[in-house]
Formats: sequence, C-alpha cells, structure tokens
Amino acid sequence: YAFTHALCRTPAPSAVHGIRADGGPDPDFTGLAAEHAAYVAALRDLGLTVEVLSPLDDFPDALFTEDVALTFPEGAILLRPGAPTRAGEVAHIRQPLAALHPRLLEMSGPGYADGGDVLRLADRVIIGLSSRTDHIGAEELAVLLSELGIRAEIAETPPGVLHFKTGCGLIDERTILAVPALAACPEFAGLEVVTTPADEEGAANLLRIRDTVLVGDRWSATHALLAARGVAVRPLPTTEIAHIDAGLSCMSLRW
Ligand code: CIR
Repeated sequence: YAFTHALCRTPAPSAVHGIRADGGPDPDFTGLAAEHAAYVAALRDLGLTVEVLSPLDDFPDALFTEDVALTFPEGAILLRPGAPTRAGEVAHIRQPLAALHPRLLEMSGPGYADGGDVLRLADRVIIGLSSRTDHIGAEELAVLLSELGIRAEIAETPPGVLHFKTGCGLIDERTILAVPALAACPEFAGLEVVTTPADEEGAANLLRIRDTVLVGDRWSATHALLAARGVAVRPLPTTEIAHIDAGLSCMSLRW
C-alpha cells in the first residue's frame, strides 16, 4: 500500500444504471459524482499522483477501474471482467495503461477475472473465485502474475459476496478486516483477521493508502475499532456507490 500512483475514471451519467445484484434503487448521480470527487481528492491529499480518465457513457460501471486491470510497480495486466456489460471497458483502459506501464500483459481467455477479486498482500496475492472470476481465469491470471514475479493463491469467495474484496481489505501488512463469512479463509493463515463489527459488513471494502485507511463514513464502530488499533482513519462517503455494489477499493487502480 506504499502507492505513488492511481488511475481513476470520472463517472458518466449512465453510472446510475450500474449493475447491482439485489435490484435495488438507482443511486443519485449528483451524490455519486460527489463521492467520486471526494475519493480522488483524498488520494491526492495522501500524496498520490492521480490520473482521471474521461467518462464512458456506454459503460455504466467504467468508474470502477479496479476491475479491468491489475497494476504493480513491476507492470500491469489487462483482465477479462466477468460481467458481459463490462468486457468493453478493457479496450478503453489499454492505451492509458500502456502509457503508464511499459510492461503490459493481457489475459487471453477463455476464463474471466475481475480485479475486485484480487487482494494484494506483502508477499503474494490472493485471487478469489466469485461470480465474476472463474477457475480458468484465476489460473491464467496466476501464470501472468508469475511472469511479473508475483506469487498467487486461489481462494473461495463466500456466496452472496460480489467480489473477494467486497468482503475483506488490508488494515496493514499483517492484518485483514473481513466479514464473518470470510474470516476463516484458509489463505489468511498466518495473518491476523479482524472481523467487521455487527451490521458493518460494508466496512470491509476499505482501502489502505500509505499510512491511512479509507473507510466508508457510516461505519462508526469500524472507525472506533481501527482507531483503537492506532490506525489513521479517513472516513469517506459511499452511500450512493453502495447502491451499485461498490466500495472504496473499486474506484481506482493503484501502484
Ligand atoms: C459491478 O457490479 O461490476 C459494479 N456495479 C460494482 C463493481 C465493484 N467493484 C469492486 O468491488 N471491485
């Protein structure tokens, strides 16, 4: 999480039609755009150089740049997102990523993988199988990661959790915040797992940036839990993006 750069995309008005699993109401566009702007401002405030790409009205979920690629200091990998309406987003991030990352690898299929299913740890990454990431995709991704010198393990995402990182995030190198259904994930062996407080499962999609953890602003028990551990917490509004199943990690690629 010692990131120096991030790549984001401004939400298009079509973002209100973004995918949501439970068929709930549309987000309010003005509120959603304000949440995105606050997020980009926070990343810049924490010292990152942030490039913000133009909105793509044909792709309602394109503001969630995390899902279409993986970025590391060593290089980047273009993914094959598992939702059919999101596949076309990859073509729009290829050129900007190629400009930023001379070493650009790409999944060729037939499998699928979403970046929201990839949790980066100090010594490896965990790829969670989900409704968006299948076994063939995870295996191909593990091979591409090994070309960048990064070891990958494959894990299960519990039913009802969209992406692996919808249910967990890094507090620090050795500590994970996870929803109860993910707390016993075998791939977390050797790490400390802290479970989300009651009724705050949505807080698990937090984002560690340098010395600060970004957390949704309505998860006050989680703020207290992190503060008690000596972690610097920066609450950010996420109510509107939550209507389309997103949280804080989803809105950027980081390296
Ligand atoms: C989708 O269903 O693809 C978007 N509405 C939400 C993507 C959230 N991304 C993430 O968790 N990495």
